[in-house]
Amino acid sequence: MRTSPPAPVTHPSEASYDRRRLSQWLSGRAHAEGVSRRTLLRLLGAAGVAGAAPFAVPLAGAGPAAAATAPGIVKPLPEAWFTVRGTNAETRFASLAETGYHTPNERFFVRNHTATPVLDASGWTLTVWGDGLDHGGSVEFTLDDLKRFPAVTRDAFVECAGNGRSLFTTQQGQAVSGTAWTLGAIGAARWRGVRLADVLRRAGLGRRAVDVMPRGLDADYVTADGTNLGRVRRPLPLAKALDDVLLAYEMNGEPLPPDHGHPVRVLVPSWIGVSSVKWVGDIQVSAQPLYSPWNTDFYRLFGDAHPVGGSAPLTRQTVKSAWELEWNAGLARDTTHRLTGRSWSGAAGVVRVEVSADGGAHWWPARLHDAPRRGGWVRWSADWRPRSPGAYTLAARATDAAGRTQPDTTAHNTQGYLFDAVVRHPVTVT
Ligand SMILES: Nc1nc2c(c(=O)[nH]1)N[C@H]1C(S)=C(S)[C@@H](COP(=O)(O)O)O[C@H]1N2
Ligand SMILES: [Mo]
Repeated sequence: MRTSPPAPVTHPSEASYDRRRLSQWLSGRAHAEGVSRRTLLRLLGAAGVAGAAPFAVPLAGAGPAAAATAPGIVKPLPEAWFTVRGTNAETRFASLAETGYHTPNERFFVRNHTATPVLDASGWTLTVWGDGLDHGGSVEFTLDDLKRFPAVTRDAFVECAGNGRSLFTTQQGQAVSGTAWTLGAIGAARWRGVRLADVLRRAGLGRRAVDVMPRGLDADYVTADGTNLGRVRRPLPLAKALDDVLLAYEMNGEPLPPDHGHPVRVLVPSWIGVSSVKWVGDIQVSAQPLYSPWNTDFYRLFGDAHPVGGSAPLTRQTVKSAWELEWNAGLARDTTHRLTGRSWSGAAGVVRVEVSADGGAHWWPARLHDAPRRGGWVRWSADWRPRSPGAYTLAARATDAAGRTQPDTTAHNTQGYLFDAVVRHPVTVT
């Protein structure tokens, strides 16, 4: 059942769509449970548009000043750290060179279907409900209730399934729909929270349960053509839910920031970002398989290389690598440059990274600076001393402990998910 195509990479009506959504918010025609008009106005104030007429929203890409805000994102988005893409903000991968293993909260990418709801932790509750509970009723937890469960700390990246999407077009000449990320729709943080398994069991998890579906408290998502898909929600099979999934209330030692799910988000290690539902308000526990647009229309592979009717819903992330270097960076000749980057995989830790400075004709091993960890990344470096001026193509190719190596090309899918091919990164030697 396909409801509607998602917006193409450069959708001409994206700006007018954002304006329409904002005017719906302001007039009270669209609202999410738990988000008062007052908090909404506070949010809009933080985003720099309160008091302005609904049609005076700064447009992404309209100029240097406009690049510092995105509709619905609360935190500042300095141009040195972010590229704004509609309602989303991509981290500039080059700027991660200044960071350690953990991506600081201020630099962490934001992927919002609508807008960050600024929620009050003291009024927040989580409702666990559905016919997969042995009593069939519903159970509520406050944040204090959650904090009485044993706390768990875990390092994990959150990466959008569409990270690298624009490379389908720029490197493979293929059309895809969705946000035109380069490689910065990823960040790694130290999350602290409680095991979803503990909370489900306390809620009365029954023997017949098969799926759980967390749902966000942000506004209904309305597609560019006006179809209301409801609030962001995506089912998880019970096996994953009971394995390593957290209900996280801290990110890098601080309460979750508004843009990253305050007060509580789901954190699903190794899986595509949309699984990690932010601002979670309720979790349905079901005795039957569950469906939402996010595991039927979106986040499956459609296209000639894939099964008719689409692939299974996407789960684990693929293998990727990125240089901590601007696109077309300038480098001096006859100088030894210590080039750095990161590689990661959702299946297993990255155990080997090879690099090339001639577009993949010759490779040499990069030095790895982190132990391989599933659901994490490894930082690496490679020394390069270019002898003559000109245009060069850098490449990095990672292999994980499950034996997966980045391929030369990624089979096309219409929505541009899971780009795992070796990226050709241009630089200029002067
Ligand atoms: N409630 C809610 N959860 C959400 C989203 C959203 O728009 N609303 N976006 C999802 C997607 S597509 C991604 S990639 C991650 C991004 O997490 P971040 O914004 O903290 O980086 O959140 C996921 N969780
Ligand atoms: Mo995503």
